Amino acid sequence: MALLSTFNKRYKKLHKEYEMLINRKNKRIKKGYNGLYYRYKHPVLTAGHTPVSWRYDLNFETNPFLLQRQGVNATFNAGAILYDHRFMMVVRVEGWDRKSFFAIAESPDGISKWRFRDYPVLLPETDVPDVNVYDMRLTRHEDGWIYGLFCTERKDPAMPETDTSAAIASTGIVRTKDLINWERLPDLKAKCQQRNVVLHPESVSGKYALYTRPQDGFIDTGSGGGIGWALVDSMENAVIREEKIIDEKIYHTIKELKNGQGPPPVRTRKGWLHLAHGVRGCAAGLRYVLYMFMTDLKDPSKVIARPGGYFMAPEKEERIGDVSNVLFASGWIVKPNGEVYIYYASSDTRMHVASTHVDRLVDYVLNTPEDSYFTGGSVRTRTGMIRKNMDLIRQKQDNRI
Ligand code: M1P
Repeated sequence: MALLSTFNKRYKKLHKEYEMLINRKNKRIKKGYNGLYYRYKHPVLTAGHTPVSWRYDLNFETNPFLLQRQGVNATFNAGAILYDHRFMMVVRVEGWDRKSFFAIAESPDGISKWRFRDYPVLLPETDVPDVNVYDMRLTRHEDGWIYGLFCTERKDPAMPETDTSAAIASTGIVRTKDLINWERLPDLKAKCQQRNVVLHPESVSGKYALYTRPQDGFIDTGSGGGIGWALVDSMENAVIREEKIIDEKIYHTIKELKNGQGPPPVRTRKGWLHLAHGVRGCAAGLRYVLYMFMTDLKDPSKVIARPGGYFMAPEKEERIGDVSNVLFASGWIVKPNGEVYIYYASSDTRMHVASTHVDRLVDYVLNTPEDSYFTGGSVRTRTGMIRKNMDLIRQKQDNRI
């Protein structure tokens, strides 16, 4: 027989542990700083950050053993926005039942005290219910709405019933003005499957501009792939009629198998700053890293800078999780002083923050050598830098500088 006193003790303990986790101090990691960004000691959101009331029936009458019946598996791939001076993430929360849903977490400073609102987002549905939804990118558009574009996954009706894993990825669209009331718009219409679709914050030639990721299959992009660009007349009935690839997947690079736009790009004086993910295959499975590029201010479909290699790759415990060896970012926030918080998920399990500055990112993007696509070119690029460094080191040793 379960005892009320035991129940009450655990009830208190659960809440105490939860509050301790939410209020845990986070610290920048200074050791090994690479000049690009600071990582932080702790993840900012984990499954344990979801409210106790989301995971436990807290009524002794109906749950005398205080069993966790509706656990949360992971919190990841969040969109982010600064709203009313508060830092917000629309987080992909995945339950033990493998269904993902969206929930808003808020923080006063963007680094610490991330706390979920009392309820998850009640996402309006279309006529065909979503089997799974995930990876929402938030765009504050110049038309006055905040749009959320996300992947909606449904079983592939063209495949036989016995194929219980064939799925179709489409892009769902919602919009809001207050991050409380969400209006669902029709899903994006496209000729093929689409994931990682992101709305550009400004109109281009009077149209809405989308970063896309055409794919033949659900996991494999097949003959599709690459970050695409499409203009659509309206978001109320978004139809892709023409699409071009602006950042392709390339053999023997960090984006050999596929890639996808991360958060909406950031306008800077030199161009639009982009964060994206690149995927390659290896014996351990798929490896996801983050990379950057820049597009032209007047024509955001024109890439003007492509630093070679990755910007950020999984490290230490980031490497381990539900889908190991994955970094994925769909949200970042630029503060009025130019500081940038990059919200990235590791291994489809938890959310982290990295901090940097717009000026640093612009310098990185514009002045980092491009991938030469050949090992010889790579050695020549590196050797050029080493030679100049050797001269400098010698001059320093001779006290000439
Ligand atoms: O498991 C890693 C990632 O796999 C997919 O990424 P992509 O859209 O590039 O294929 C998505 O399911 C993503 O959510 C996930 O993090």
